[in-house]
Amino acid sequence: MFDTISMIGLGYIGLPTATMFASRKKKVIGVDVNQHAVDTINQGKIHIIEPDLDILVQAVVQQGFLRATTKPEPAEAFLIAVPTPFTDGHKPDLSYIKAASAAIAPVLAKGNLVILESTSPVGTTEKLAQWLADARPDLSFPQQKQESADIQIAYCPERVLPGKVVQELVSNDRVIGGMTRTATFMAAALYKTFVQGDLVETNARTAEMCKLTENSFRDVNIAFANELSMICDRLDINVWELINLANRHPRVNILQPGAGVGGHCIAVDPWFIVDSDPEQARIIRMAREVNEHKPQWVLEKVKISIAEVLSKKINKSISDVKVACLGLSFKPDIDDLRESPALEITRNIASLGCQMIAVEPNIKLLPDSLKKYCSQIATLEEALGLADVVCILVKHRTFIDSVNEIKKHKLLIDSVGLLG
Ligand code: SAJ
Repeated sequence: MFDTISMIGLGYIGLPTATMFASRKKKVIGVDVNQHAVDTINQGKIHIIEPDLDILVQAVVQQGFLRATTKPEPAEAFLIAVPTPFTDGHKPDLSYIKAASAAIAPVLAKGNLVILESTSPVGTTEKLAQWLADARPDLSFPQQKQESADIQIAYCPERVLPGKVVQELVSNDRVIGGMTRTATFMAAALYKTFVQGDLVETNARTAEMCKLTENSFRDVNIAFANELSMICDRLDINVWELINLANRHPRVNILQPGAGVGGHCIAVDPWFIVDSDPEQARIIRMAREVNEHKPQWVLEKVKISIAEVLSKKINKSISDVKVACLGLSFKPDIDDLRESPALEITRNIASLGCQMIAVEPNIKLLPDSLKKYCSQIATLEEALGLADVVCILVKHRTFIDSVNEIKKHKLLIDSVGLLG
């Protein structure tokens, strides 16, 4: 049904998705405004980090099935996977989707399918359809001609876990929300090319809300765990033991408290629901507030430990106190620092005026935001040897493997339950 597919946006979702189609011998034209990304992909390399993706991209570029460019070209199906951040005041910023629609409008032709994959507030697919209709009055769109429109449009959210994208793109079930039955049918046929999970059909608005609901569900449940961790700290109860015990109940499944919620999805998407209905989205907003507060709470714990060091007169002033921060990434065993609470806490610890020692086994170079505080990433061994206070921020596998060494340290703040 579709031989030429265009992917608009070659980031964390767009590039792996484009690669999957290309690996099934579809001709894929990848489009991105970032010239560096385009050049890198055309050399058969990748500009993002995702396990197993590099080998696949190299193969499909070499075989000629994937080609990247900065300018859209005609295709039979267009998929849009561009960022949807929020502006100040937590309002969704749809400017990237609007720019993508402006870019593809001139090359659209009768019979094309347009799929939006970007996480979006409810109603965005209808807006996209209107932007396209405004740009191309010579073509008909679903809001005008429904099933018989020249251009069919659907919303099909991605739901893959960073770090497992290649595997989950194939195995996860996929929600297919057409603006019309025809669009749903066409989009399902397209994804069947590589998706082995179920292709579950619905309408565009429900599909938009489904994506937001999934990430809000996780955010609310992490907030519950984080709130418990702060209550238990005050009540002198080990929250990780408590959660293990409570989870023995057949209908209880509490998630893990941590340093906060990072990444580019769960910390963002719930705000789109709040923005749609601020009056009624009370739990969803509160969960965001609890999770956003957690890094500050961890910082307060560090300040207490620094005061303890100073009170013992081991050091004269705060600038003599050395604090080791174990982990910088937004979750375990990845190198992704986007919206990372661990990075935020580390930066705030350093700005207290103490000597900060950053340990992150998954990256080699110190992130820019920490460069003015220290010169390099330390090894765990170095940090444990030097630090007065050790703050565990991410539960990396390498830290779990060294837990007995870490436990020997006198002043430990464990925000992730590494010590059990
Ligand atoms: N976290 C906790 N406690 C937990 C689980 C996670 O504090 O028990 C923290 C992590 O450390 C991290 C944050 O939450 O900072 C988010 O991590 P995550 O692994 O829950 O999720 P992401 O952001 O990597 O990916 C999510 C996934 N959504 C859901 O699981 C519902 C993924 O399937 C989505 O595709 C992705 O968002 C997305 O792109 O929207």
